[in-house]
Amino acid sequence: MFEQLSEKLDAVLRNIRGLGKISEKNIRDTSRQVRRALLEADVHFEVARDFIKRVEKRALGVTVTQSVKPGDQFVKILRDEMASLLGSKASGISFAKRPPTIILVAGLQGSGKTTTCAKLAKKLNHEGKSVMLVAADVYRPAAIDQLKILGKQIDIPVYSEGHKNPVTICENAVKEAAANKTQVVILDTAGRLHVDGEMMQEIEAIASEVKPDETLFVADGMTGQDAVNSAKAFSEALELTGTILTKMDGDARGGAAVSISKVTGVPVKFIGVSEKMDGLDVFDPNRIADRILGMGDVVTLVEKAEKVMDEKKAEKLEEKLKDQSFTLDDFKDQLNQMRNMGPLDQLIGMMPGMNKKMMKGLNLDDRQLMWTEAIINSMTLNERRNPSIIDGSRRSRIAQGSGRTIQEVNQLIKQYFALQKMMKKMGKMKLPAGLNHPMMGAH
Ligand SMILES: Nc1nc2c(ncn2[C@@H]2O[C@H](COP(=O)(O)OP(=O)(O)OP(=O)(O)O)[C@@H](O)[C@H]2O)c(=O)[nH]1
Ligand SMILES: [Mg+2]
Repeated sequence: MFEQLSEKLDAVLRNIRGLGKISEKNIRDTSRQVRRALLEADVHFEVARDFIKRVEKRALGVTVTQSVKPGDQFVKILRDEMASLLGSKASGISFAKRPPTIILVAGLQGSGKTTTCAKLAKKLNHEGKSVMLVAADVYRPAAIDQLKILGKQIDIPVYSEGHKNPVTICENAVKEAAANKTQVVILDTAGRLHVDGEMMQEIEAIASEVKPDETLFVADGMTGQDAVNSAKAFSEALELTGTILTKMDGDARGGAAVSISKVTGVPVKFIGVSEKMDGLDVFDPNRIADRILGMGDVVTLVEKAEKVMDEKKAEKLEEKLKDQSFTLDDFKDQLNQMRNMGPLDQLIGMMPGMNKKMMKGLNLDDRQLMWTEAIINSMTLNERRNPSIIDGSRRSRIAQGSGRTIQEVNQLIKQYFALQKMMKKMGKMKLPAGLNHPMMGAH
């Protein structure tokens, strides 16, 4: 559903990622291209405009000494802003403190309400909740039967009183659910053609009588901006708690999904992805943002780097490089930081321009790091600060203390000196902090 948008953005981002340095002009050019891609995917123009403004502001405000390549940083900003545009985190259903949880489902005619009610019932039932469906569409012929058939298919009871007043039906249904301790009640209402008129008053009356815990607006994702506009109108009349976009398996361009939560102020909770009863997915903004931007690896990498290597530590390291006071303790810290970043193989695999061959001889597998740490832990403070005093007898003591061999101790000390030499060389260059630090090799 986001393929088209995703492909366009991929081309744009590949471009900026390839640049070693980015200027204000690069940022503005890229932003303009991103905006165009969004508009082509039918994203609401104001949403696209505001989105781009935020991305540009953040990208231009980013400090220069970053631990990652500027292009990657830009991708990360774009992705974060996209996730926040989509609603930040998956919200799901909020259940009432005292059951039953009442879910009112509203929407335009044919948007997929009845199907969605049944899908949702199945999903919640699967999560262990007892659920009751309520046939509150008394207008369309066969609407009640449709819900009953679906209910039977998924083994969920359907409450119906035939063609009585929908407000009364809903009230009674809730009472019954409370009496027999049903945990969730889902009200399937009639489709509205417009957001005004009698039908709208009716659903407002249902809402004010039963006081739903969730009022979900079902919108047909295939209708793009129309879905967004109707959601907005409904959100002004009813107190919506979320939206559900259906038919996202069709040729929906994704624009509705991107704009709807911003426009309505409520999250997209689920998306319908098939006609079948299991075709309802939780809408997870982070996952969707990754899917749209198709840059999951870069983002993960930047996040990990940001988490572990804060700027200050990196600066301190640079200082140490300059005055050449990089000790074995610092060495250990560096190893630890690297270990916190996750499996090293994976990490190196994710880094642009890095390959495992470059790291050969640095013994970067996780176990090796642990052993290295054990060896350093067995050294005295003095030995860590002045590794050159570590003679033969000290080496065998350290080996014994750490449970490693003398060869390993020797190798570590050799590595340390080699590294120190390399760092001195690199310390003279202007070192970008963090990931590009000497332990990881330059690229
Ligand atoms: N492909 C696909 N089809 C869907 C999805 N959700 C609903 N549909 C189809 O859309 C059509 C209308 O669905 P209904 O659930 O009857 O819609 P409704 O909003 O209850 O319609 P009214 O009650 O008449 O207003 C049906 O043919 C459904 O099978 C979806 O996520 N994907
Ligand atoms: Mg229906």
